[in-house]
Amino acid sequence: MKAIEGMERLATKTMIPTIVFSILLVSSSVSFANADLIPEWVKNNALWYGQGEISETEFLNAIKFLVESKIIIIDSAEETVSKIMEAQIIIPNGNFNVSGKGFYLPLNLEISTNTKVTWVNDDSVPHNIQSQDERGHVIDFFNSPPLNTGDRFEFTFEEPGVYNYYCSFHPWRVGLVTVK
Ligand SMILES: [Cu+2]
Repeated sequence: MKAIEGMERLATKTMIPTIVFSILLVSSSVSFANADLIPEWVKNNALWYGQGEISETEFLNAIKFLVESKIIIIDSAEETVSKIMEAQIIIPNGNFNVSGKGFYLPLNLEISTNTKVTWVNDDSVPHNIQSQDERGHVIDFFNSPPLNTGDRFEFTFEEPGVYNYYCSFHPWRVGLVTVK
């Protein structure tokens, strides 16, 4: 009976450091500052834990201390991922027809900054996307080549503003992108 209890205790004792080591091993973004920064009491805790003189909680608190005091540095992966959102504008079938209703869908796209906008030509004839200033003059900002049926054109808006565009083949077709 004593022997079994002893083995169970040993199993628990070896499990915690194994778990901690595994966490550090699988996370490639963990780095260590100079080991000289580890206070003596933390080193003693590891020793005492191995000898069964302190509890798991005390031992884990020592590791928590190392993380909180940035001796063990765990980078948050979320911080390094920049958030790019996506939106679409359809150039619908019949968009070329001056007397038709084939407006861009949507006619005024409202997005937030860092959104990638994709225009898709669903019409039967080529179109292009040319950015304009507020007086209707073409400016060199977002300008696509001719887009055949099914072709796409992408542009990522980084600054707030109201952006005008039109199709130079069918200048009656104008659209807006509003970036907030
Ligand atoms: Cu067009």
